[in-house]
Formats: sequence, C-alpha cells, structure tokens
Amino acid sequence: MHVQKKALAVHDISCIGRCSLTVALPIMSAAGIETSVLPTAMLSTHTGGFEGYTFADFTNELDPITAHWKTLGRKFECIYSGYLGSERQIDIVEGLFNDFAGENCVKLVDPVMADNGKFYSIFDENFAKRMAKLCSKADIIIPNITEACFLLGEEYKEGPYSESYINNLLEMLLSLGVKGVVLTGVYYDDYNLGAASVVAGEKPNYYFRKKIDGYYHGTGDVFGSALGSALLNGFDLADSARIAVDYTCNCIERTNREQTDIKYGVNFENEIPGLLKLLKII
Ligand code: PXL
Repeated sequence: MHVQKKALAVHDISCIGRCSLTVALPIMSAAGIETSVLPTAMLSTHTGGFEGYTFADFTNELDPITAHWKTLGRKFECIYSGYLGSERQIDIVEGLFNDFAGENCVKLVDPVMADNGKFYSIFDENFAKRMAKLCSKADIIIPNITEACFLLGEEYKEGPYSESYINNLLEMLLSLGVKGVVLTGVYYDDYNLGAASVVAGEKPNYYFRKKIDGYYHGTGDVFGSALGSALLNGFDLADSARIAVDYTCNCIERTNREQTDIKYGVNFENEIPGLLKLLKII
C-alpha cells in the first residue's frame, strides 16, 4: 500500500508574484505529498520590485491554529519553513519542530532574508542571529551565499568563488549543528551557476547549469519546494539538489523564452510535468 507523505509548509502568502506558499503548495502537492500550510502573513505582492504592497501579519493566528492541530494528533514527515516575518515567528517554527515532527521528519529551513549581499526590506543582523539559532534546530538548511554569510556573521564577498571558499562555507554551516546543507547561487566562473551540497561527515557535491542573467523572483522557493519534494520521494541530498537545480533552471529558461515580467516570478507551472519526470513519478 502506498503511504502518502505529509508535509507542512510555513511561509507567507504573497497574493501576486509566485513565491512562498503559492509556489510551495502546488509543487509539493504535484509531487504526491499531502501538503498542509501555515501562512505566516498575507501580502498583496512579494516585497521585491513592487511599490506599496500591503502586509497583514498573522503571528497572532498561529498559536490558536497549532493548538487546534494538537487535538488532531497530526505529525509531518517534513516541516519546511521559508519567509518568516519576525523573530516571534521563528520561535513559533521552533515550537512546530517540537510538536509536529513525526518519525524521520525532515526539518527543512530556508533562511529567507537576503540576496546579492543585502538584506530584504524588513530584515537585519539581529534577525540573522535568531535565524542562525533556528537553523541549528533544522536537519537541512538551504541558504544562498548572502544568507550563509549573514548566518555566520561573515563578510559577504562577490563571486566568482573558489571551491575552497565554498567548502569552507559548507563546513561552517554544518557546524551550526545540521545534518545537511545545500548552498545556492554558487559559481566559479561567469557561465555556470548551481548548488553545492554536503551531508555531515561526507564529501561535498556540486551541480551547475548554464547561467541566465536577470533576477528571477521566487526561484529560491521553487528550489526549496523541489528539494523537499525530492527528499520525501526518497532521493538523497545530492540527487535532490541536482533535481532542484534542474527544475529551477528549466523554469527560468522557459520564463526567459516567454519574455514575461520577471518580478511576477517564473513559470513553474508548465514545468511541473518535467519535475515529475525528474522525480521518476511519471
Ligand atoms: O521568495 C522569498 C520571499 C517570500 N515572501 C516574500 C518576499 C520574498 C522575497 O523577497 O518578499 C513576502
């Protein structure tokens, strides 16, 4: 009998702009995972590239919701957190790890807070310190290079990077106390871009695809959702990182061909059949 895996995705809802929950829910559901959601906030759009967006903070809703869930006895095989709007919400995710992690649960934390050497609008060093503590409670963390530096209190450096610089970052991230790290936005030259992954006690793996210029919004969430889907479908961390890089790049390449406004995110929808092939579901 097929036993369907259950995941909980903890992100905001950005109503327009294809990121966070509007990406995580469809991707993980399509991958056969029963995906529940805990929305941390609702914004009219995401915060990158739009003026005048609204932000309704759901922090006060979260405890009553999880109190109800406790009466149901639900447990999850993956708890995947992304964009969190405040330090209080980080505390709540730690509580979820304690209360809702089933056996062999993958606690997957994307420390969404920065890119290209800069914090996103509402985040700062204090948030990064608190996020580093949450990461230490996770199994797998998936920072980009900027987030990795900010988590570690290291100065951000622009690439291209050397393999030894990347390996050093991976080691420092592992020493936060996690089982595995996938570092995104890795490049050794101007032509290829990808991810480096490492499991504690093992050698790192790297996977690259041809770089496409431009800042495609929400791709970190496309990547994280595909990675979580691959892990729950039984792939190891290196294969899951490869699948997530391939799917994300396929979405970017398609969006680039279609010439849509990239602040609305990537066309991940039409690439879902391709993801299911990568996952060997079809
Ligand atoms: O994709 C990350 C993300 C999620 N949610 C919101 C964001 C961002 C990145 O900027 O603004 C609201």
